Amino acid sequence: MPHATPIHPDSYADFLTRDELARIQLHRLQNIVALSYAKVELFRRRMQATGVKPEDIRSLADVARLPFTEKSDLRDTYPYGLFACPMQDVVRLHASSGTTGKPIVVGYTREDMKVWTSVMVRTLSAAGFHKGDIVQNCFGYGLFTGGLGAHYGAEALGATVIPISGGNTERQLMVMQDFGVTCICSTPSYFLHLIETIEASSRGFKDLKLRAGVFGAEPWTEGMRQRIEERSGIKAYDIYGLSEIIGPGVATECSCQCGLHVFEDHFLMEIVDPKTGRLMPDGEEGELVLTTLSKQAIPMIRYRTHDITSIIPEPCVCGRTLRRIRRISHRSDDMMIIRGVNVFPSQIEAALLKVEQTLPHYQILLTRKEGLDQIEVQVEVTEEMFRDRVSALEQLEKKLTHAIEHVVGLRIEVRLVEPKTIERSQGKAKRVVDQRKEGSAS
Ligand code: DLL
Repeated sequence: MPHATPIHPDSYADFLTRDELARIQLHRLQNIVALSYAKVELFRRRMQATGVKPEDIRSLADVARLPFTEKSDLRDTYPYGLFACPMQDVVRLHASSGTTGKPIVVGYTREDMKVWTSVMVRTLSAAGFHKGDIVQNCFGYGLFTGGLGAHYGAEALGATVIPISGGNTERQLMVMQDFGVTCICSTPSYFLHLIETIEASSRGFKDLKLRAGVFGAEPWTEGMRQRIEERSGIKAYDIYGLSEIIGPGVATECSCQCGLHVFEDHFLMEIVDPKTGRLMPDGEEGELVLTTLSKQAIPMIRYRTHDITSIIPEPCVCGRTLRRIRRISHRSDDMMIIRGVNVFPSQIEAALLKVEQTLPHYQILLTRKEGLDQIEVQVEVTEEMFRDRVSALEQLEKKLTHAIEHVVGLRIEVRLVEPKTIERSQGKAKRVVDQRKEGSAS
């Protein structure tokens, strides 16, 4: 696919030959393993336990001989136990809260910041952002990596950045119109909320200059992309990343919108069976495991992301030689087992999107009754729909229940709720509300 805009110099690394790339990867892998062995006690102990030495890493395939790293390793060594450099060399800290207890803390050296900025430049370039664009950055600024990650990337690209962060939707719309915004960075759920507010106001998308957006930080489906593109008329690209590896900028879609290119010169990927940890063949679904090849402050060796995807073995028509992964369909730890059937939130979303009249703002409510897990999907209906006849609502409820049953293979109760009753997130949406308490009878 031809490029509409000139390629940014940083993006040339997207087009190396596979041999050139492999040479760079091996050289970097050997260095990072040596650094981790020398500086990170936990990693050294684990390597010693398996009897593998840094000099045993002679090929890229040898990465499989190294021990895995888990999120719990970061928690157990909180805050700085996995740092491989002195604190004087750390110029930035970020943290990710997670669901329980202490956050995990990640650090960056000045060199790491250059790498992060560069992969973000490549990310935004792949989505067609360029010098001269006016970028509304709705990712949260602060300890979350989204805001500052996208900010540095957009600035280095030569674009004009508006560091607006999430929230204050009315002001977002004013800025979007008055400042002539052409590109946006947001979680897909927050952008959906912006769409809905624009539609409800006298402004329409036709009065805006908005052309493209990069959306990520949470799972979203292909159906959601289509809904976003239809309603807003912009191009919506998927961007992926995680704090432990660098933040946003691990993988991204190009103009083909068919899978996310992984920046393999900085992140070595493997797909493993989430249960056994064994390597899966290309094309098969499994857990993404990442090794950072250049990060100095916290090198991550074989980090278990718990994100489920697969490698797309065929080269992309855009000409990038970087391999692609399919969009993250779910996490290995967000599976709900309902009456013995495995259910993922993404399946529910895909089913809801098959039915026209929802936006869809939805939430999955888990409760426990007489020892049995109960699930209810609450779906918000639009104002027009809500004003409609009761029979129309009943029909919609039936349609949604049927759509879910078709996708999930299970009859799940659907409850239509009034417009604006499901809380809008300014960042990552909370899709599952778990009200089950151990031993609770109601
Ligand atoms: O969410 C970094 C980020 C910021 C990515 C902005 C993209 C855009 P964490 O808060 O550490 O970092 O959360 C990382 O979010 O392991 C995935 O489970 C999920 N995630 C991130 N991007 C996507 C995506 C940031 N495009 C965790 N699709 C990851 C699905 C995603 N899940």
